[in-house]
Amino acid sequence: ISIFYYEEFSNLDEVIEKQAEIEDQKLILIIDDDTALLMYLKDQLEMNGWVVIAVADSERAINSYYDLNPDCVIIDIHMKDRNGLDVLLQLKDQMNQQFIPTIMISVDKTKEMRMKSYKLGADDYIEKPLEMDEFIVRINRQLERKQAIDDLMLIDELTRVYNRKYLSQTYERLISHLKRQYETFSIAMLDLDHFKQINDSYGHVVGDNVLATFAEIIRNELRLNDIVIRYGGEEFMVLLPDTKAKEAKVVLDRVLKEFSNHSFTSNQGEQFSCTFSGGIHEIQLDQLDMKKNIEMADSALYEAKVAGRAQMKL
Ligand code: GH3
Ligand code: MG
Ligand code: MG
Ligand code: MG
Repeated sequence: ISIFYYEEFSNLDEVIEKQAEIEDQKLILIIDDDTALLMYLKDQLEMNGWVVIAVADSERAINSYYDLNPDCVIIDIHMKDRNGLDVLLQLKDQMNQQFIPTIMISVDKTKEMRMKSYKLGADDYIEKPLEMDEFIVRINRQLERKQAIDDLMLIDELTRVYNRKYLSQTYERLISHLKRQYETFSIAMLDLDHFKQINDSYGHVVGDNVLATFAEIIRNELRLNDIVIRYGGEEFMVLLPDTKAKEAKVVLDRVLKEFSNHSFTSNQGEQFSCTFSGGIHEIQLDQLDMKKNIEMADSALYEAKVAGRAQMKL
């Protein structure tokens, strides 16, 4: 059983890919060293329509947190390799200001343990053995809270640019403008190069700073009516109204130059720099579908990556 979960979880790419497909579904990450329970919980929660990543290896869960981007995290307190409260702290650290509900589960029925959990930022504490119907209702309540908060938020806390929720309404606005005025616009997908290495070498706090700086440089270089959206972890989308692909490339090449020249400093005082790759796609009147157009920008981005990164492709 343990191998089953390890293998399932180790295939991260698949999970992340699956995540793009299941955009509207909620993703729940469960960390527990009891693999039999994991298997049972995974089944039960999936029956409820959620996507569940069940993992026994807490270290891996922490390292893959950004890629998984869960809507709710459930953590067992008593694990063989480490304390769940320690896992909670490490995950909280990665969550920044984003609200991701965390639920502790434990056989410990003491008030002390409950208080400790809440003080460290847990949103709920549920005693084992779990009453499945109540467990599901309580998870659902947390997901509702997160949804309500997310619905209010259009700005990404870390980078101060728009988040993805702003995308479809903005896209619709640009499309209706295009239909009325025949004014085309371009979409650019930008993705930081080898960003994982930056996190791995200097830590995610320094990584966060690179992201924030990146967003700041984009905003400084672009026109006021260009729209910057944090599309995923280290992936940004820029919508450039009334701009042809070639014109967008000129602008974004300038952003790339500016960003690549920026020197970052690690906590140990090491200097380093970072680049990004980008794909640009100009919207055509005969193809207005958002998903298709994002795919086009995405495949141009992929070409830029394959061609050696630090460049823009049309
Ligand atoms: P590539 O050039 O192919 O894009 O390589 P990459 O390393 O940038 O790509 P990959 O998708 O493998 O890694 C992206 C990394 O970005 C992994 C993830 O941990 C990190 N990341 C995502 N969001 C955040 C964030 O908000 N803060 C920090 N510090 N890291 C993040
Ligand atoms: Mg345990
Ligand atoms: Mg990247
Ligand atoms: Mg990426």
